[in-house]
Parts: sequence; C-alpha cells; structure tokens
Amino acid sequence: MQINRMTLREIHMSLLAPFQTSFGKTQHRRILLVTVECDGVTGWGEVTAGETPGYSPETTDTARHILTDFLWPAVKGKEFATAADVDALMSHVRGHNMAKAGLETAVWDAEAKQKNVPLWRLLGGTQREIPCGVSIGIQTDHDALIAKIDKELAAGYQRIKIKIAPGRDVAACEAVRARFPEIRLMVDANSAYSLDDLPLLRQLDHFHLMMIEQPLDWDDIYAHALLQREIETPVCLDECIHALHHARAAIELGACRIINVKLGRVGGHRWARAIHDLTAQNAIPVWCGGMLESGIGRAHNIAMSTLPNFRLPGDVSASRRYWSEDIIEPAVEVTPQGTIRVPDGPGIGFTPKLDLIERLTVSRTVFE
Ligand code: OSB
Ligand code: MG
Repeated sequence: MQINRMTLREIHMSLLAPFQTSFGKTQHRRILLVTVECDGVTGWGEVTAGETPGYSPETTDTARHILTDFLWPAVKGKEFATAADVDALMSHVRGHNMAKAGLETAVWDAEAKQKNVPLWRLLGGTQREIPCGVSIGIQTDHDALIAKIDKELAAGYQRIKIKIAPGRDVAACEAVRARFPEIRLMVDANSAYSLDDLPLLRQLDHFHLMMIEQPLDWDDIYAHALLQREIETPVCLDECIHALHHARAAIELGACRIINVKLGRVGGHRWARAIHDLTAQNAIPVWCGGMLESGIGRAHNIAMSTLPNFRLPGDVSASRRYWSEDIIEPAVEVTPQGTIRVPDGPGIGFTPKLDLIERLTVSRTVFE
C-alpha cells in the first residue's frame, strides 16, 4: 500500500448540550478529520484531541502541526504491507498519539475498503452487537442529574457513568443510588483527586460502583497501584494508558482491574488491538471510551469494540445524544436493549455526508 494524498479538514460542530468534566466544559468542538487516498481508495479517520490540553497534552492545533510537519513527510510515498505497519513509519515522533491515530485509522478504513471487507472483520472482531453505556457530564444539581439518568435508562443504555469532581462526588452518588439502587453505575474523576483524598475515595466504596475511572494524576500509574490496595471499588485507568507498556505496568503493579481503551490515546487500531490482546491474556476486561467524537471517530470505535475482550458497555452511544445531525449515514443508533448493531458494509461501514462535511469545514489542506 501507499498513501498518495492526505487531506486535513477542520470542522466545527456544536454539541446539543455543554459537557462538563473536572477539567472543563466543552460545547463547541473543533474536529480534525483526516482522509487518505491509498491506491485510489479513500479512507477516513478522526483526530480525537480536544480544543484544550485538559484531558491530554494534545489539542486540535498540535495535531494539525504534527500531521503537517512530521507525520505526512514520514509516510508520503512510502510502501507498506498493511495498515498495521503505518505506526512504524511514525515511531520516531514521540507521543502525539491522537495525531497518529487520525492518520492510522484512516489507512485501516482504506485497506478494508480495498479488500471489500468490514473494518471490524479486518481487525479480527467477533461481536456483531456491542453493549453501550453513556457518560453524563457534571450537572448543575442532583435533580438534573437524576432526570438525565432517567432518560438514558429509558433509551435502553446498559450502564451509567457520571463525571465527578471534588464537591460533586459522594453526595451525587448518594442521590443517584437513592433513586436507582440497582443500576450499573460508575464514576469518572478525570484525575481530579490525589492520595490525600483517600478518606473520601474510600467512601465511594459504599455505592457498589462498577469502577472508578482515573481518580489520580493523568500519568501516575504507581499512585493508582497504591490506591487500588486501599479501596474495594475497581480502579479503571483511562488517561494513564497511552502505550502497550503502560498497560503492562498497570496490570503488573495492580494499578487497575479494568482498562478504558481509546483509539486516539493509544495511537490507533494497531496499539488498541495490542492492548486488547494483553488485557485478554491477563483477565482484565476493557471497554471503549469516547471523546465526544463525530460519526467518523464513532464508527472506528464501533469497529474496535467488536474485539472479544470488550466485555463491558463502552461510552459509545447514539449520534443523537451529541449532534443535531451527524456527519455519517446512517447515524449511529442504539437498540432498546442498549446495543449497537455493527454494520456490514466495507471499511467503517458508514458513509460520510460530503455536503454536510463541506458546510462544516472551516479549513482544508491537501498534501500530495
Ligand atoms: O474521560 O472518558 C473521558 C469526553 C472527553 C474527554 C474525556 C472523556 C470524555 C467522556 C465522554 O467521558 C465520552 C463520550 O460520550 O464521548
Ligand atoms: Mg475517562
């Protein structure tokens, strides 16, 4: 294979409602889409970096810089056997996994289309229907939170994740558990706590949570190992795991019992699959995290989630929870049982709406 052309497009999309986490509030997304032409076939990828470096060091703008000045020169005109080999061409660039994943996942889509197979099959997926949960941002008050949860349960979602932050934690869990004693519930702290907060984190053990996601520093695996020894609730790592060796370290240290896999954070399908395989060998379940993606990133998340060790409901939910109109056809829909049926068409299995994408585009650069 060869990449003959790459197009970077920045599109602007507004979320239906602002999404609040411990690191900030997001409403207006600046999303970088990557298209590659490989031997005449077009593949699509999405850079999942945020607008600010609040979740990870990468942003929409750093990703554009790295793709333009380093990744495109590294891959252009190079011969490679399969999409799984693209990462090796970029390995001299340290970090910037979301920029790399935007490009790498686009090549996977192109390869699957060249072979006329669904991407999930090319990746080795086995599940035809994937279980879904939702991630609910910090709300203004408990009533608003309860109302949101009610709505998502009615739509069929199999588990509820609520964002927590200091001052918005134990009382929120109490309110939710008082109203919904039995639901599958988890919390995500996005690194808002430290080991000094151990007494408070211990209190969360009372709410039989499925897990607490990334309570401590974004890059501190060791601190999570110390925490996991002190609490009963399983720790799930998100921000900390940006390479296969981080997953290995976390497992060996006992820093988590569950891992959230995000394509952007780990550098694309090749590394996501490697982490998946390692966790499967170690009886650590994984699930697919979300980054408020457009339909392109969402479609890649669905394909990845078909791998067999994606055993827990992910943060991959219906397009209509985020956007008035998604940029793919059909939109992602969730069954009343809280699952997504995996599409059977070639590549990502969803068709980009080119006219809509054109209207949302604020800048476009073509590299040849
Ligand atoms: O920590 O999982 C996270 C969104 C942006 C950045 C980080 C996270 C999230 C979410 C939302 O939780 C998941 C989604 O619905 O896309
Ligand atoms: Mg998270």
